[in-house]
Amino acid sequence: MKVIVFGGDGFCGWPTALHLSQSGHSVTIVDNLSRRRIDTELGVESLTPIVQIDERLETWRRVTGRVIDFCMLDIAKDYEGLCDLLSVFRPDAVVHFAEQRAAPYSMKSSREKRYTVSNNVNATHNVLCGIVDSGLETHVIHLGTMGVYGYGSLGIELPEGYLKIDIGHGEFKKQNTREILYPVDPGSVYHLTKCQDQLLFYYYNKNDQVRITDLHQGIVWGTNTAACLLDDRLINRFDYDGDYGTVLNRFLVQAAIGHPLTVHGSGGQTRGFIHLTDTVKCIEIALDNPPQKTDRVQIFNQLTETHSVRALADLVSELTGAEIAYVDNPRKEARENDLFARPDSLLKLGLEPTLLQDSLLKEVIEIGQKYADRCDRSKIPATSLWNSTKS
Ligand code: NAD
Ligand code: USQ
Repeated sequence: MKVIVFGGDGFCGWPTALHLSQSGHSVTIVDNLSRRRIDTELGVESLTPIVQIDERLETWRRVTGRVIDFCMLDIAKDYEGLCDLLSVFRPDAVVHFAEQRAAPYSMKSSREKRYTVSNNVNATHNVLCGIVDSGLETHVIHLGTMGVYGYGSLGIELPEGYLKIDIGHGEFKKQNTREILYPVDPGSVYHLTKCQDQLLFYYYNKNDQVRITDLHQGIVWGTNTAACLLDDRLINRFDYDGDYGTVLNRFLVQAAIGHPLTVHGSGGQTRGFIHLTDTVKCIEIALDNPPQKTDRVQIFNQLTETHSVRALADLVSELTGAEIAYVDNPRKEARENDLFARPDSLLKLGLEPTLLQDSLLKEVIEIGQKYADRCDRSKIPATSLWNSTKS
């Protein structure tokens, strides 16, 4: 298939682009390199030394003989450029990763809140609008988040995107069962944009029959896939800082460099997790299983296990002897929550989960040790506060 990977220079996008290219698809990466610019703005770098995109792609060509094209484009701002690309490349599918994805970054100040909303909502809308304008039947695969469901404690198993409700009263009762989008409950401005994305998908699917798969993904952990390990210059980005680093990867690097594990609050926050190799596999599964034109938006939960932050800290501490530091929670979130969710659709379509295991945890710790001298300890604390808006 001809596939565009929007956001293909990022943490999930790069290994996905490599994997799809290796599987024989014709891949074009579209990225405006904003993530690299945000690193500069924050005065931080990926723990792993990632080379420039041109060198990444040239290395891929040399090592595998396969070509991945690159187009530098801001899909939130350059609608004409996006339409030109769609009409020339005529993709069978697009994989849409191109959003500002850090909740703490999105809460830093009004500047980052406004950037996150404008970037993410316009990027998604432009992709949908551009596909309709181009007259193509391109399948849109979007990386959404488990966070759209919110993190309360309802004591129920979350469905995959839709909730059956009874809206009938009196004599109409029997006829009024509907399946609606599960009520959203965002916990940050970033998560709010993913909720807005859902409505854009709903509308463009209903009005223009755009074929869409929305993957409600949990927190991705791990670092490289097999393809990234083929050459040092194919190495994946690895975020450990207080804005972009995610919890399990942060704990593993903290353990590697002898920093206490930074548990926010009680650590009773329970979240969904998925290993990076499974992220890549899930996207391939979605690509191979597009919905029909008449189908509603296909929503899959993309997580393989759930853990509390406290349990993860205990696990990493047992494995490495690291100290645990319970720090004040900079976020506004429930101290404790339950989370019951499974990737039923992806399992049915062939996903074989890669669960948390010592060997995989140790792989990340080894990366942390190998690049420890690149780690700036002053960037580890999470300093973005949910309740203070300054510009
Ligand atoms: P990332 O920041 O590493 O990658 C995103 C890429 O998109 C970057 O290379 C960035 O430069 C590019 N981009 C952003 N805005 C763009 C624009 N307007 N035009 C062109 N390119 C643009 O993020 P990631 O961790 O790879 O996440 C990818 C997607 O997966 C995000 O949408 C995120 O919400 C979702 N997701 C990530 C995780 C996770 O744990 N990393 C979990 C669940 C969902
Ligand atoms: N946390 C700590 N200590 C840390 C870092 C985080 O206790 O050092 C806690 C947070 O307070 C939070 C939980 O760990 O309760 C998860 O935080 P996170 O930064 O790992 O993940 P989150 O902000 O939810 O965002 C990440 C990705 C985002 C994706 C989301 C999936 O950055 O793109 O959408 O995971 S989900 O969590 O399912 O919503």
